[in-house]
Amino acid sequence: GPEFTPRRSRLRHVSTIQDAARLLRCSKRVMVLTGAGISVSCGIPDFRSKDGLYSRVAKVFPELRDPQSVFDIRLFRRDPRPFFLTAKELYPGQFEPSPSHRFIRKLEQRGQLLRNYSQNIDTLETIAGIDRVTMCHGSFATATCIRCKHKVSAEDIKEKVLAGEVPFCTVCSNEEEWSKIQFPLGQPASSQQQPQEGPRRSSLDEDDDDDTYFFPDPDPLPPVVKPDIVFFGEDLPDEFHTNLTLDKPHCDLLVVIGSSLRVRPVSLIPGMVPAEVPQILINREPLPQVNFDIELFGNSDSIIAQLCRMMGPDFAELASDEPL
Ligand code: CNA
Repeated sequence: GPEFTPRRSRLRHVSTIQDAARLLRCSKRVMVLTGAGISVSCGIPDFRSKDGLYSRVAKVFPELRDPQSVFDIRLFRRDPRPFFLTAKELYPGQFEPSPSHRFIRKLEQRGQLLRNYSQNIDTLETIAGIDRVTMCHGSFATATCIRCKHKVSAEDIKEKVLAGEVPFCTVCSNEEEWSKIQFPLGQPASSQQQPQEGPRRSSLDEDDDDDTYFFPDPDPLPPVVKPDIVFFGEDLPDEFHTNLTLDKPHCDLLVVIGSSLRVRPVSLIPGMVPAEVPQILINREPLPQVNFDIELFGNSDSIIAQLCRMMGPDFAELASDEPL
């Protein structure tokens, strides 16, 4: 279950969008924690919303008991096809950053951005020009064969991934082997291995999942090239831990934008910054497991446009007069 003890809001006098605009204008070391929500307006579906990526995968692989397992390393080793079905939808190179990304870049240009901790793997932060970004869940920039560990660049597997196909390793295997590989999902039930009960432990962890069994690894592993994004069951990059340790004590404002904060350890960040640091949520839906000082609900681009209108000339280009 959830590990959060709701924080009591220490800033009872701040609660309005004007207060948020003032904090965002005056704070000097802003930590911005982002999720799939800030890329939705770019055309990349989020995870859990209706018609999000999870629901699409479940339509193609109805036997997947838990659609979030598309990012589970244990399923990937047995059958990587649900993952690659998802990967082509958010593969870098097809999208432009949103006004929300540009806002974070603007904070950085004004010297206010302590760090953008992004859970996204679409690399839109980089395209928006944000330098101080930590991609907590890695990126598609490189990929590694799960069998022989040979590393390749994004370019090497791009064509396959965009076609929704499984990229195989050309170092430890060949076409003859590839043609014989059969993945278990979508096959007659008799050819499927039975799931086995077992302990579960993962570094990347879902707060409320019910995925309590795992499949044994195939032996040998298939020669599949996996993009170096962090799956459930894999460690986050060292950079995440190093930067967070470095940044935590210096943060003077935390802003969460477009995340359901349901994936650990990123979801633990609001509980890790010093208690006196104000926390703002900009999201379509409330997150009952965290106590924010200011909560602004709606489309992040429009909320940010409203904030920018109140934040002075530096932010004018991102501002809008539209009412919320
Ligand atoms: P999530 O669990 O799908 O949550 C997204 C949150 O954003 C939800 O609370 C939505 O209500 C909210 N939201 C959706 N659209 C908007 C909008 N326009 N404005 C404001 N809020 C909005 O996604 P999380 O990022 O929290 O989950 C973490 C996973 C999802 C990470 O590991 C990501 O790698 C993974 N993911 C990434 C991408 C991407 O890179 N763009 C896309 C889909 C999933």
